[in-house]
Amino acid sequence: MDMDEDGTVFTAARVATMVPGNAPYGLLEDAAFAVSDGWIVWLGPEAALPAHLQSWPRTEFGDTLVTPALIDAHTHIVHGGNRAREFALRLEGASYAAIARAGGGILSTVEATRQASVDGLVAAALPRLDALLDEGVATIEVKSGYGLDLETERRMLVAARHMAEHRAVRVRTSFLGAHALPPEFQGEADRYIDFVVKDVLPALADDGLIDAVDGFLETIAFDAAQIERVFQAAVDLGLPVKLHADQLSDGGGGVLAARFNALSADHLEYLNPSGVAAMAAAGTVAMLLPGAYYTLRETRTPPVAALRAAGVPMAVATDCNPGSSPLTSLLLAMNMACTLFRLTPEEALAGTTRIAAKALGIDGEVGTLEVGKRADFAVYAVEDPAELSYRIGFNPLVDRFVGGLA
Ligand code: DI6
Ligand code: FE
Repeated sequence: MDMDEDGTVFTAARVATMVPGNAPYGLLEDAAFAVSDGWIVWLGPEAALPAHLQSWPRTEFGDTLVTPALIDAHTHIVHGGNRAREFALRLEGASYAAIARAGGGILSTVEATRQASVDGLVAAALPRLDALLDEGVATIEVKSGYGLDLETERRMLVAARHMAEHRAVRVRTSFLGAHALPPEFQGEADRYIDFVVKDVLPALADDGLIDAVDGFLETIAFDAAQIERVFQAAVDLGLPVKLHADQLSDGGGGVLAARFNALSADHLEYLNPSGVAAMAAAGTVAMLLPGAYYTLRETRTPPVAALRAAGVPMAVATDCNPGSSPLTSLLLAMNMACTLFRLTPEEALAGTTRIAAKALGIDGEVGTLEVGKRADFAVYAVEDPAELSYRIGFNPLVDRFVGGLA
């Protein structure tokens, strides 16, 4: 036998390939797929398994559902400290923006993160990561943005990448230098943006630590002109962009993101109709983050019906962060996206698989189960794929494979 061609055949009663087509969820029943060297080399009805694959070792999942492994495409999972005290303050009536303006919020996490070593950041993040992986996640995006100086931003990105040495997970890193104005630049936002585009971004890009560049466009963060300078610097370095847009107010974030062909625009509670149209034209993913909406007790939902009608692809993520979304369950984010934002369960699963991959620019490799993609998949003890979004606080994961390995 040609050893190069060796691999494993997996079978299951149901495989949600998430390949768009006629069947909801791209569902195949009594399915088989063959994996060689971590890649899917054949997939179809078990009855049609080609002769040359019949002799490969088999792993039979029986009466289960196999899906593409989940992708959490927006997290701030690497950070120091926590903000439980702020949680209590908000319950007493203080707003997220008021706490931020008073120097709490993101800046209190910056203080804790600046004091942490790479190892300390990894150790703090691993239990949160494990909670995600235990539900079937195999790829996560991790943002910097709690350092706001060169060395701490670097430590955050290094810690994010190190997680992939401790666990079987693919990590994509986003540089979020334009997250908040650090105390040493108070009153000098433009000078801070100079520092970000001239000193921090080029150095960390040079270290190979950045897969995409993010920003926070908001009245409590940076304005459009400042974000544009960061985006231009990213484009000059050949890096794709994404944006925290229109979360707490309409800042024209959707249009700005689309103008730079952003991979995604995220949050979008206040996205306006021109933003919807611009994102549709640019193919920018709408990244919905119901955990932040829920935590901040927002009342205005993203314009899901308009996004759907315009054909804007919608992703769903945890936004795992210590302030506005201390959430480490992507299945719960899917449930919230359905119940709070009115996504269908099929849209929610696409939003954490195929569309999440697109939001990270890695849809050529992961996000669906088909020939030529990585064998990253999750095995769940559920009948109907809608159960993944339907249950609250229940984990049906049976097994998780990354690159064909359990
Ligand atoms: N929007 C968010 O959801 C996070 N950052 C941002 O710009 C929240 C960050 C935090 O509150 O720590
Ligand atoms: Fe965020």
